[in-house]
This record gives sequence, C-alpha cells and structure tokens, in this order.
Amino acid sequence: MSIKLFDLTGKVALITGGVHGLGMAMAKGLGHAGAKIVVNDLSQEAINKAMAEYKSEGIEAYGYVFNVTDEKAVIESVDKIESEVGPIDILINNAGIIKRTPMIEMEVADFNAVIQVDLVAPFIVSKTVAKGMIKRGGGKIINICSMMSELGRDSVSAYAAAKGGLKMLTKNMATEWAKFNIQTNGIGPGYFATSQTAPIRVDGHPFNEFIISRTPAGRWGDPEDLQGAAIFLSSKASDFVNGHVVYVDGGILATIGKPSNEI
Ligand code: GCO
Repeated sequence: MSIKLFDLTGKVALITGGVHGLGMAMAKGLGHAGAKIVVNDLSQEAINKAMAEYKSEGIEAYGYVFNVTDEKAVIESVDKIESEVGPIDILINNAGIIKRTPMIEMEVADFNAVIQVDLVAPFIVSKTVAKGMIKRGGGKIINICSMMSELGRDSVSAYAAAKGGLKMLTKNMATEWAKFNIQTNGIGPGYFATSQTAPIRVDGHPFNEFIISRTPAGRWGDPEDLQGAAIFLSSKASDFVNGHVVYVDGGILATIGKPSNEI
C-alpha cells in the first residue's frame, strides 16, 4: 500500500495574495502536489497575469478580486469560491504589506493599515473558512509569519507587531480548532529574494551584505525554498502538528551571528 502523505490531489487551496512572490511559489508547490489553486488580489490585471503563469505550469488555478480586510467581501467571495471551485480544504493567509518607517515618524494610519492586512485579515479569512471546515470535518490553515514574529528591526514596527500577533493568533486558532481536525500552523520565511525585499537587497546595499553574513546558509532565500514546508503543512503528513511556526530561514534564527572579520 503506497501512503501518499504529501499528495494534495482533489484538494482546494486558497492562497491569499498568491499572484506573485512567496504566495505564488507556495501555491505552485501545492499545485504540483495535486491541489486546485485559488488566489485573490485587489487587481484583476494581476490575477489575469497570475492565471497565465499557473496555466503555463499545468496548474489548475482560479482568481478572485476581493479585499481580505473587508469581512463582507470575504464572506461573499468564500461562498462564491466554494460554489464555483469547491470547498476550501487548505487556507494559506499569505497576503501582506510592509511599511518601513522609523516609529517616531510613522503615521498612525499607516501603522493601522499594516495591522489590518497582516493581522486582522488572517483573522477574518480564517474564521470565515473555518466555519465550512468544521462542518466538513477538518482542514488546514497556514499563516505566513516572519522573522519579525520573533525579532524586531529598525523601521518595521507595524509589520513586527502584526507578525508577532499572527504567531500568537496561529496558536489560538490551533487551540480552538484542533478538536475539529483543523491543523493551524505558521511558516516563518527568513529573508527571501522577492519584490518586497528588492529595495533592501540591491548589490552594495548595507542590508544585503548584512543578511548574507548573518544567515548561516550565506544567501537570500529563493521562493521555491518554501514549497516543502507549505506542502507538509497542507498535507496528511502534518495531521498531528498544531500551533507551530516552521521557520524557513537558512538558519538565521539559530545563531547570534559572528564578528564580520571572522572567516
Ligand atoms: C524587512 C524585510 C522582512 C522580510 C521578512 C522576514 O524589511 O526586514 O522585508 O520583513 O521581508 O518578513 O521574515
């Protein structure tokens, strides 16, 4: 008997914001493991471009325009997805924004905007999707946390507050929903080469050199490095895993680092 622990055939996975970057990379991983992929964005143009990319890789994908911070829109869209594509078995709360501003200069409105998208929206989408999962006997929820779920950094106060909160929200979802056979976990990416980090990754930028020296693997992550953790936490292989954040970070959280002059 072949045990297909990581097979997602027949599953429907909603990856919020999965039209580029880390979300798309994780969605492609789930797609190649057999899942039907559903993504959302605020822009139909971004969705159209993403649909073409998924199709070019032979992945069955669907796109919906809705704002993850708008509860009414989320409820309507989840209903539409579940009637048009199928019941959502896997939810990856990936959609997120970042605003890099020193706290003393940060506008409260900007702080609130980051909290809404990066923390409140995962709450909204998860509680909406979990209602169906509970009725159907289970599901998988993955919250995309961050290095900033564990560590602070100059200029990313709102993002760190949101991602720290998202780590604890993940533990609370696990606490409340594991009895319904819903496994809720997080993935914490280290520093990855995406559009979100492009401004701090340019050759010669001090932060670029810092990350490469501070990461034991000595490189920025490639979005495909996240696919294994995403498939694991979406599959039967993680049916008794609850409330953990799997850090895919090249070892950066494992070390205090070393003096720059040490070979
Ligand atoms: C930053 C980066 C980080 C990474 C990621 C780390 O400005 O420090 O953008 O926030 O994107 O979140 O896990």
